[in-house]
Amino acid sequence: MLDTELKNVKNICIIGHVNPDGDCIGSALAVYNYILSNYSDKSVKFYSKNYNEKFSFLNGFKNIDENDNEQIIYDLAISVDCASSDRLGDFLPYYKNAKRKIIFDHHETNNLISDNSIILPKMTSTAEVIYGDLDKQKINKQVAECIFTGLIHDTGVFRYPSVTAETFECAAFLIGFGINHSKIIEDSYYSVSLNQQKITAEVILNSKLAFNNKIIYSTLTNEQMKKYKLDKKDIDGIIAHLRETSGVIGAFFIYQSGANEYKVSMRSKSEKFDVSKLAQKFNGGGHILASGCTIESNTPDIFYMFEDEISKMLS
Ligand SMILES: [Mn+2]
Repeated sequence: MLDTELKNVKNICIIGHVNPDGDCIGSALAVYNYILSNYSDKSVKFYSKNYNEKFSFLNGFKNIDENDNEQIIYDLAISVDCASSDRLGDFLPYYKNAKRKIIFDHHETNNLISDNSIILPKMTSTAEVIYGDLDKQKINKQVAECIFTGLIHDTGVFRYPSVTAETFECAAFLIGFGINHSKIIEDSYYSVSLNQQKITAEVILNSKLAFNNKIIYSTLTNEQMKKYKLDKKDIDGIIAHLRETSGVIGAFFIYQSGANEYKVSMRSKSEKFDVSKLAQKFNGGGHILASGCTIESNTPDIFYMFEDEISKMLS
């Protein structure tokens, strides 16, 4: 689809979701590098903010553009890994005003308007969706590194049930370019600062079990983040640690995202405990096993709001 869409356009922009994760950054830079190395007659920009420096080894990272105030009408806007218009954040106008809009995504709940799209909810990652669409002959080492990064971040390094034989075939193809797969996994997925370790420990220490130990939840405030000199982009790994607790089916991580605003990250270990349905009831969204929503509140003690729905889901 991408090669066809590129035929008659000159100016292209790529936009991911706010607070981009590894899949978002990897997918966007995969498309960026693919266009850059195969279509030298075209200009391409990737807009993002609040991205994590741990992805700086990816080619094109230093060219990420944060300017949300350019007076440009793009021929083609490409949305990656983003399920709704509000999640495009400050860059929404570039998408809205573009002459043509396309989407690569794997969120069941995607409701963005587009002219063309590949949205495959069963896929592990947007990175794997993009891999499926690209001309394999035109993939190079830089593109391979970006796709691989997206792949490992949205599969928890090949752990989640969404991983298929095709996922491993994709990874095998990418590793065939001689990418340093071990270093990418170590540096971009596992490696964290000591303060990140400490804040994770604090969140786990404060966690509580509910519903006969089937659910774990914990909270984090801005004050705690300040104490460790961390912000939102430094805490995206915490929910995975809560989820690892044995016996638990669902994990909930509530963290402050504004003066009176809290984000709720939800993880499930069972397709029967569909957290995307739960998130949707609170105007959020995501996947069956990984979703989130935002709640207006002046206190982090909001877990009780979900209790009725959780009890219905568990019965
Ligand atoms: Mn994703």
